[in-house]
Amino acid sequence: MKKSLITGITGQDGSYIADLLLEKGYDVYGMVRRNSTENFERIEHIRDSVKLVPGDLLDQMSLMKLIRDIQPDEIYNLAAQSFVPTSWNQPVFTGEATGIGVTRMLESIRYEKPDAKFYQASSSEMFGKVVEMPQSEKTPFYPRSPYGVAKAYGHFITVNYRESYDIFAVSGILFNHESPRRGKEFVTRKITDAAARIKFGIMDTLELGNLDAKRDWGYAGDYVRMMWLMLQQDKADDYVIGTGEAHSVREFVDLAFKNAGFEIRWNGEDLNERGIDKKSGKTLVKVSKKFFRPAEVNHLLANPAKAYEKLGWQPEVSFDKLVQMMVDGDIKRYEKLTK
Ligand code: NAP
Ligand code: G4F
Repeated sequence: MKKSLITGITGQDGSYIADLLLEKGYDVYGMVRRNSTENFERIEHIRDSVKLVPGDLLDQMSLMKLIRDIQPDEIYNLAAQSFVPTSWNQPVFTGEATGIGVTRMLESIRYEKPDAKFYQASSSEMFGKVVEMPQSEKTPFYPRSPYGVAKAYGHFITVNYRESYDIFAVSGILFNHESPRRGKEFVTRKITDAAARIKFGIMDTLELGNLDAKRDWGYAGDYVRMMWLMLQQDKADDYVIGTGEAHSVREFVDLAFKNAGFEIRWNGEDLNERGIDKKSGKTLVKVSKKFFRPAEVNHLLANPAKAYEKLGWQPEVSFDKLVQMMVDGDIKRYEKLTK
């Protein structure tokens, strides 16, 4: 039985890769950091099948000990301070966890299990103010947030340990991927959660920031298959993962609210723009300055040709299906809560 160690198992991707590895018959260890209250909602359904072990990306010795004790064959480093706006408020913490944390993991592997295969969760945020469209493995980085800068460090240190110490270390440059398990602070889930709440009359208006930002949104369940595939190759290599299709936040809002039974008409401009329900005339969405960022990433679009060709990977869930799945998930949740 192969052993895997997942950091960030309590997060969206960690929970999906844990599902996948269990299905494949792995012995699954998940690293969890100490919190004042447990936050195991996303892994509640597999709680008895995975082994939760304590550790923190900020604490070198905890990582060393885990790798020494477990001797994992595969390590998925999904833990990070992953919310971009927080990275301006806590840039040093973000650098420590999201950037230097990767070096701590790699150092632990180097000393304790140098033949383990290592997956690093890199991000399309590294492309930031993009220098070409679409973005591939060859596109230079221009990060626009402390988070993007920390991820660029994590990417290059992964490549460096591969080249310096011959560690099987790969970097998956993943574009935005979402699911019903997505954190509610990210824009997609914020929208689907609000659409459901408004439907049940427990919220009136959703406030958003930049409606013109465009993202290449895919489904997290599809993307974790790719993480696993990258570690099954003979040669360690880096891949861009995305759908090759971008949509604006405004388009996401339109579709999410349509799935919840509303039809939005847009009115006004810039900070005065409103999303109004055609039927009732109520304002369902308004723009608020507080959700704009000091530096925005306007348009991300993947060129996943290398992953398609070399790994035979293709996403299975379309944009429309993804939005529908997320809205349905939130509606079902509020249905239960309001019964
Ligand atoms: P997420 O839901 O925010 O999960 C982040 C995980 O990291 C949580 O389990 C969190 O634990 C853990 N964590 C945070 N700081 C830690 C620390 N100091 N030590 C140990 N664990 C820590 O993120 P996600 O969406 O699943 O993303 C997974 C990874 O992919 C992240 O590295 C993210 O930056 C990267 N990424 C995500 C996307 C995307 O669109 N989702 C795209 C590209 C790259 P707690 O539960 O204790 O907070
Ligand atoms: O959903 P977001 O917060 O995701 P963002 O910043 O693209 O980052 C996510 O994807 C990255 C991959 O590219 C990951 F590495 C990262 O960990 C994370 O998972 O924001 C998406 C867009 C932004 O342009 C933002 O300005 O939506 C825009 N937006 C508009 N109104 C908003 C809001 N974002 C949030 N979170 N909240 C709003 O009210």
